[in-house]
Amino acid sequence: MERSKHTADVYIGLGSNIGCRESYLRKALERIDAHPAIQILRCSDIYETEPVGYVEQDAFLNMVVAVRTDLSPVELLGFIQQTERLLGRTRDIRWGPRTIDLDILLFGNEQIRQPHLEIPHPRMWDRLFVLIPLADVYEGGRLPGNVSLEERINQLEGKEGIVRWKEIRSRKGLEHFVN
Ligand code: GSY
Repeated sequence: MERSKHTADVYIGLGSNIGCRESYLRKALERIDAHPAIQILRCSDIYETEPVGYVEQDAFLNMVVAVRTDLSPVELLGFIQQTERLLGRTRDIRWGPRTIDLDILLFGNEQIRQPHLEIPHPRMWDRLFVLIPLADVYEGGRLPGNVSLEERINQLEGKEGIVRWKEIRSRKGLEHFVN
């Protein structure tokens, strides 16, 4: 498979609502960190969020990680799907509970519309559980489509239950996570 010629700054959303949720987030980050073609730049704080969509399930922990990679979008998608499988993700109920969910939110300035890969992530603009942690780590002015992250968060304020659950002060490291 052909590699991208350039590195891109990429934002990945993480969510977990089964078992030791923080531990699943940490394991996913460790695997991302160990990939030779991916460098973690910044980690958001961790937020506890009420489920959106299928509401008869437990609260999620959500966060966003900013990475730099020279993988192509399709290669990165393959890697994060493999990570979901390794961490026990099954797809029994479409919007249902999961040990770990990893979504590519933004990939440099790429705009991709394929059946299995849409970038920017098509539902991210309506989800505070994505936008609030994204705001912790996003560096790059207005978003694709000339959207201001702050304005969009203000428009959605109060629509979802979300509280900061753990502060990640160093932004870079995994040392704040439980084992
Ligand atoms: O889209 C990711 C999985 N997911 C989530 C989530 O991560 N957090 C919250 N709060 N609700 C969700 N509903 C789904 S599906």
